[in-house]
Amino acid sequence: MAAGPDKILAISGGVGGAKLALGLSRILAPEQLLICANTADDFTHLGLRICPDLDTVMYTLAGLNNTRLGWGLAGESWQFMESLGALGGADWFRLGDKDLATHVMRTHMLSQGRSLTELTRQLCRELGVEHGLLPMSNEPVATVVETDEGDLPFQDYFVRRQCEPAVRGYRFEGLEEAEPQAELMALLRDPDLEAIIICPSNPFVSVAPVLALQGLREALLACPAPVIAVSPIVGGRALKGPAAKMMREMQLPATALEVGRYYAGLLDGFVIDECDRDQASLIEGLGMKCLVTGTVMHTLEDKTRLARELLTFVRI
Ligand code: FO1
Repeated sequence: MAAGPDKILAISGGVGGAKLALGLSRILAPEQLLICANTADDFTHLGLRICPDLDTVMYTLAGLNNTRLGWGLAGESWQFMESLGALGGADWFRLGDKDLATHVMRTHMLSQGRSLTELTRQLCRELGVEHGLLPMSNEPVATVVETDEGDLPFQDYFVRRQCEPAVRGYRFEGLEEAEPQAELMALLRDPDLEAIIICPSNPFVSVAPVLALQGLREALLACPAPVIAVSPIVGGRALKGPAAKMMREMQLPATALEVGRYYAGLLDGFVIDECDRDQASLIEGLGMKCLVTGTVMHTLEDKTRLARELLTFVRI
């Protein structure tokens, strides 16, 4: 039996992951939940270091997130962007006036030699976020999307080109130099770790970068705690972002089952939506338990209900 409080590790990308992270944060104490965010979407833009998935999770846990946009801060103003545009600056990546302060602070703290982990902890403290939020690594990893228009840095693909180019593949640059965040690796060896939850984020460009870090996948496989994932594909569609479109362009069926296949070997359990119930037996055939439930999260109640169901699922 675990000595201390049971701990949960959640691996998250952007919006979908942040919703489940919020649900988990409402039912777990701060010392029971650690959220590891993907940083392979990060880039330096206008001289500012921007970490979208860290910020989406941080703002969501702080209750400050812009639910209409799915990123950035609620109640935002855009004077900086207007002035930047008037000067001929790159205004394709929209930085709200309040959000801008986060990027300036992060860039400033990095220039002072603070690690991404330390400064994330500082920003979370200032925003009143008590649950642990960590970058997957303190060193940069960058997703490059290989498309029929050539290789695109992730934000160029996702924002500047609005995910239009057809995706042929993707790769993560910087993996040789990047170390998995130390607390993350320590938690994977912690006997109090009860489960690892892979949130409903894009498996290819939000979760895969975390799993690709040196030694991470081996640490996950060596960890006695069960690993479960929530499908980001519901009824053949991604609830947000290009996952389904990427799958079709990479000649993969855009189904929950295909996501299960992608994670096969790693998962003890896979969580799919009611509308994909007919895929449950095939998923079980992949050697993982399958939980069928409502996985679409609109309200806070949806998020906490799903979080509770996952904790029950891993405790079976
Ligand atoms: N996504 C967009 O589609 N358009 C934007 O202009 C945009 C700006 C932006 C600024 C800060 C930030 O943290 C995220 C932002 N995002 C924007 C979302 C971002 O591209 C995605 O959240 C992730 O990279 C994918 O999960």
